[in-house]
Amino acid sequence: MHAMRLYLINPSNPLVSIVKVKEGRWNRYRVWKPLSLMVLAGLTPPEWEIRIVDENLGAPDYPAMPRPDLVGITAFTSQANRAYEVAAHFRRLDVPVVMGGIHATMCLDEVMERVDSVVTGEAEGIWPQVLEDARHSGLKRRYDGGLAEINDVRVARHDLLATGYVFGAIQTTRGCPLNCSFCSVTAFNGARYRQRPIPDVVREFQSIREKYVLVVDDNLIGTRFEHIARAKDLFRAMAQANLRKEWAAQVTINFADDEELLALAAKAGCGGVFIGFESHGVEGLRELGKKFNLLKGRDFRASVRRIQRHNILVVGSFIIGLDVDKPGIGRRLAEAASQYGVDNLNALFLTPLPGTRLWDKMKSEDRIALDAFPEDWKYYTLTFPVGRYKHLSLDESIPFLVEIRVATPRCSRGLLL
Ligand code: B12
Ligand code: SF4
Repeated sequence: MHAMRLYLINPSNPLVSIVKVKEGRWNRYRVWKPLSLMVLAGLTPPEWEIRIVDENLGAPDYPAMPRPDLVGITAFTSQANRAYEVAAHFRRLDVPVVMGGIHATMCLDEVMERVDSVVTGEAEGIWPQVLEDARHSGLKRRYDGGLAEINDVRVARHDLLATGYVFGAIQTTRGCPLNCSFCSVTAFNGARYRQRPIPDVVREFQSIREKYVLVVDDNLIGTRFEHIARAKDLFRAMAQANLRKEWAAQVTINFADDEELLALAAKAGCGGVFIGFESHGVEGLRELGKKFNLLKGRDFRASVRRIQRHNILVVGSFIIGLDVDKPGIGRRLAEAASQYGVDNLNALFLTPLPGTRLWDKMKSEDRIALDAFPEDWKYYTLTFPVGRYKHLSLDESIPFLVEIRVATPRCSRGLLL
């Protein structure tokens, strides 16, 4: 039997600048890798010849490429439009198209209309079956992978996208119990915090070529005592393996509460952390359900300092457009960020992502402003004001980002772009 040819495609969204390095000499490098596709490739049996196509690396010449037997497309919501264009191209050639990932899971009906088969949830438990059905021309319209057994998460195929990126990528845990109103992680990956076996993670780290690595976990350290203990064990194992990598990860502010954890993280190569502060005040945190940042007596400035003392950069993320946000919010967030002493500030618009509690709320209140779907999904990048905000008009929203740009500290080292 001839080898089956599989294309795994990450669609581009030209409105998303964070996937690109600045224009110029470095432009042939891209920042982030599509890890989902490398994970899918790792789950694909050897009879399939795999090509990962990341459209962020440059517009592919699909007509000039050999005809595949199957196309798999991933998409965040912001990539959905382009995903449908790519799907239409291959379907015109009678190549079956499967789509999976967060958007396919949250907007199943929309996606079902535009592709041959949809995989919802995590792929580990179901992808081999999809491929087997495709091989026998028996693709079903819908598959559901649910939540994977964490031990079934395979080492991603880092060899397939070996060059052209600044950061390698790895995932060590899935799920988050905190269920903040604006975030889709709990709805998609579940509330149970699932941790991959440490030896698997270390082995996978060793197969990454890049010096810099993004640990994509939503919260690398977790929230409970046993999660933190596992994070410490992981960092110890990473340090012992002498990986020679510098990595960045998302964590919650409790990262700062444990000196041993900080020291071990630094020793394991941690160069920066991304922390969601979200709002400058208690009312905003309550509105977002960000319970974790509300702990009494929490001193953000002291926490940030403790992290920085270990030579770890702190990127602070904030959201604009909460019901409590009034005109002048841009300046207030910039002030909060410099008061906390973060190295860089990331400010994003409150965005109702499908499948979140925020989506249900804003939809029921008729406050979704950009709703000509699927076309408008391309604006769901968190950098456009897609909602109607209580005290901020559309015209007023833009100057807030300008205020923030003017007032923020700059990143002092090159790691986090
Ligand atoms: C790393 C990451 C990024 C990286 C992305 C690098 C990349 N291209 O993959 C960067 C920093 C660039 C990024 C950017 C953005 N991100 Co982001 N990101 C993540 C994060 C933290 C991890 C993603 C990941 O790699 N997971 C690991 C892989 C293995 O899991 P996975 O992608 O879910 O894939 C599994 C399944 O979904 C499925 N699957 C996926 N694709 C396919 C395809 C097929 C064919 C099949 C069968 C199965 C399948 O199988 C995989 C294995 O089980 C997620 C949160 C999360 N936990 O997923 C947010 C997340 C995906 N991001 C989100 C958002 C909003 C964004 C931005 C729009 C805004 C922003 N500033 O953050 C931008 C836009 C990017 C764009 N190009 O349009 C939202 C998306 C919600 C939505 N409805 O789209 C998430 C869910 C976080 C959240 N708060 O809700 N992000
Ligand atoms: S924002 Fe962070 S802490 Fe809140 S639910 Fe999402 S992943 Fe968890």
